[in-house]
Amino acid sequence: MKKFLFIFSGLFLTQEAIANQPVDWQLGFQKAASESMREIVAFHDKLLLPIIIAISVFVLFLMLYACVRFRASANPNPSKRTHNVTVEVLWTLIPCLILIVMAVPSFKILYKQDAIPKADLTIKAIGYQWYWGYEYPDENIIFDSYMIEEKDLKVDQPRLLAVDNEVVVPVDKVVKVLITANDVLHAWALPSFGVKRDAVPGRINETWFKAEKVGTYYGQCSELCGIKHAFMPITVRVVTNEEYEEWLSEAKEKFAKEEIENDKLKLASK
Ligand SMILES: [Cu+2]
Repeated sequence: MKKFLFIFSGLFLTQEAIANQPVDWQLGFQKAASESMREIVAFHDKLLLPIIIAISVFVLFLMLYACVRFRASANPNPSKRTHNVTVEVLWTLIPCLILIVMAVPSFKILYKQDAIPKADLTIKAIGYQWYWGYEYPDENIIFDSYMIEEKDLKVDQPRLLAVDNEVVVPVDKVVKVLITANDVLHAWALPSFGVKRDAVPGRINETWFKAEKVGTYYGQCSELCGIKHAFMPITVRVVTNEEYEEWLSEAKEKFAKEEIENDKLKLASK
């Protein structure tokens, strides 16, 4: 009974209780943390779901009606008719119209995501077999991000999702993400932000997000990339502006890409 209650509550309650990451027995999307994701969820909940349910109910009704009305005992001499122009035109036209009704808002959301607003900061995600590498090109920062093994997990770190070096970004800022790969196809995906882009070797894809809430958000590589595809998660920690500045000054030392200060000194001494 306890287990049943747990599962039951998981179906309906956990989305509210635990945000930002998938939960046991979850149905539907993770909780949205950006405007893009809220639009995607609204599109799904308010348009796609009603259409799907209406079509399923209608087809089920037709099947039941045919089973009962035209069963052998009630209809011993079946009609030999094979064509009906009106019905054929209708069952072509109506699905076309339904598709158009779905396409308009869908393209609206797609194009809005495609146009990147003026970015406050840029990060670069590079897919490797099997971990992610990150760069902050404007800040001279570079680091790798590996999944934490199950035996090394801390209390609040989710299995298969937590990483050693998290991506840190400020809240309410437009973050542009450049995405590429070094070996094979990967995909950088973060469900709460409504973000998913393929990481293609030799090509730079870009996307963006603007996180609305402070917190830790989890995603995964979403392109089958090899034997450890499931073990290269993505963790983004959204922090306040002050915390970000603090992290930045630490990271600039810890993850410095080039020793710029030394180079400058060398140049000056020449
Ligand atoms: Cu991958």
